[in-house]
Amino acid sequence: MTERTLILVKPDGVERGMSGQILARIEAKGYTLVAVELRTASAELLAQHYEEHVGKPFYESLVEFMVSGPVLAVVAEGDRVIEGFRSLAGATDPTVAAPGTIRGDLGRQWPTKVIQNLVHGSDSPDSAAREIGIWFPSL
Ligand code: DAT
Ligand code: MG
Repeated sequence: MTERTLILVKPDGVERGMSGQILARIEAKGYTLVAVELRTASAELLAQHYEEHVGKPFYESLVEFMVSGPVLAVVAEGDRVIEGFRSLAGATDPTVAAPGTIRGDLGRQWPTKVIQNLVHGSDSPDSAAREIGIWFPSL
């Protein structure tokens, strides 16, 4: 079933010059780029985006990290792209993410308080619709 997902190349990925490689992996898998925009997120937007994590021990440092530099916001489309991109991204912790995945190949857990794991991908159709609405209200 054709669907859409919200992907972010996080500040560590943009800063390390990995945006192109990450977009290339998305396209190589056969997904279509519907929207791509470099932008610096506000804490307010991230509070909406990371609503489910408010109150967790890593929440404040996560938002601080996410506003530390520009992110590349992407909407990708394709058959089962929500699940497919999560699979391309790999496990949350880059140290244990499988080789072959974006996080497994390009990331590691930086010695900081927050996991700098290069990418975000929506985790369900409901999250995808909600997150696309936050980042690209005109879509
Ligand atoms: P994912 O990004 O794989 O969907 P998540 O939604 O559980 O993971 O968490 C959102 C982000 O928060 C994640 O990409 C990195 C950060 N994070 C998650 N768990 C963490 C932890 N235990 N310590 C530090 N940062 C964490
Ligand atoms: Mg998540």
